[in-house]
Amino acid sequence: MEAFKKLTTDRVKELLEKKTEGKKIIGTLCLFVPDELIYAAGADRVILCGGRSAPIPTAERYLPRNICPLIKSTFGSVIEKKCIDEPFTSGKACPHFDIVDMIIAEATCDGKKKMYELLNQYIPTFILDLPQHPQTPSALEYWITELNNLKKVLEKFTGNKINSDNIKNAIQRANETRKLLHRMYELRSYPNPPISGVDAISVVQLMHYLEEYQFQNALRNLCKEMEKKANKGICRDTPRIMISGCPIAAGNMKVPELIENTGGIIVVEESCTGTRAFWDLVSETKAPMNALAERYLNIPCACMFPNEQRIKHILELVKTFKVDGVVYYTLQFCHSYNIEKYKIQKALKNLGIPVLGIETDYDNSDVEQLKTRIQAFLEMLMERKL
Ligand code: BJ8
Repeated sequence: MEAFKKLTTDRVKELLEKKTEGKKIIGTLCLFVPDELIYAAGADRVILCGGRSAPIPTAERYLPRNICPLIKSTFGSVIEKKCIDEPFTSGKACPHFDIVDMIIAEATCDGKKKMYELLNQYIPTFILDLPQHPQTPSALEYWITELNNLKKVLEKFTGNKINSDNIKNAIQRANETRKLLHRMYELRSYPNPPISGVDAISVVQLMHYLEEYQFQNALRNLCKEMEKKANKGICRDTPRIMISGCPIAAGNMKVPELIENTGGIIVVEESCTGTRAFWDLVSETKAPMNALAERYLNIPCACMFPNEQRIKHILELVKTFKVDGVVYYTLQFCHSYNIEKYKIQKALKNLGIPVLGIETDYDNSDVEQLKTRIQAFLEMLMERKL
């Protein structure tokens, strides 16, 4: 993990150097934005999803308090860095928010969509219009048109032409990253996982932050280390937990840390900071724009409906990773994930898998209460294992 820490520390300096050389730096906030197109345009990208609580008071000067903390943290961080008139800043927004030249956003949940409209006042923001009923044939057609629009926007912004070969190369590289993550997760499925869930989540968080090759090299080495330790892990008898639900953005490890400090081991996350980020590869044989569109439209985010494929994916993960119990993680005011909990809990119950529902924000005031609930959940799972 040391290699990842070093790369994280050096990343801002590296982005600044790239900017000096004339490279455009794009900010993204969601899995539905294909990195491949950004790379094909010769730009670099960095994720801007806010996981810190410090910038939230800044955001609440503009946004209602009763929206999800991820939206507020993201908006507060951008405002603190890009709005020179804002006098009440926490001074704790991450420096990379200052570096981006443009944001590529996406129409997913209502809170994000409306927040993006405000963001555009501070930084150029292009919003991809995501069709949310993905099984209809017109959805794919529409999404291909949207990705072609993005392609044009990126070409204009960077001054670089995107051709099929650029996209194909970018797809191959992104697939390589996905395959490495699959390997890391395969090792986590072993009886004694050779990595903690907290470390594994940190790695996935960095997938959209670090430079692609550097991330791949660090991950390749991590997998080699994990292979040496595989089956010599420490936790054969501890309950194997899956986290399912909202993303766990960098800066907010409250729940995973509580689970693992209380005696559980997280073996998999059905999350955008987990399997949703890399599970499906992009076809390398189809026409590249179509292949991208198909793969990205298939992401089972809770903003999609119907979203039966998410349930199917969760049930498969439970079996593959031999999960004892699921912690269903919802950020406060995230209605999509909160409502989907009902169906998912029911499907898991049919499989005999207990679920602990947690709804929280980025504040630490509920830590003791969460700890008690998680402890009781893990004890119950332990009794079932004996
Ligand atoms: S693909 S999960 S990254 S939209 S938690 S802001 S949904 S109210 S982050 Fe997401 Fe893309 Fe979907 Fe993933 Fe809204 Fe919910 Fe907040 Fe969310």
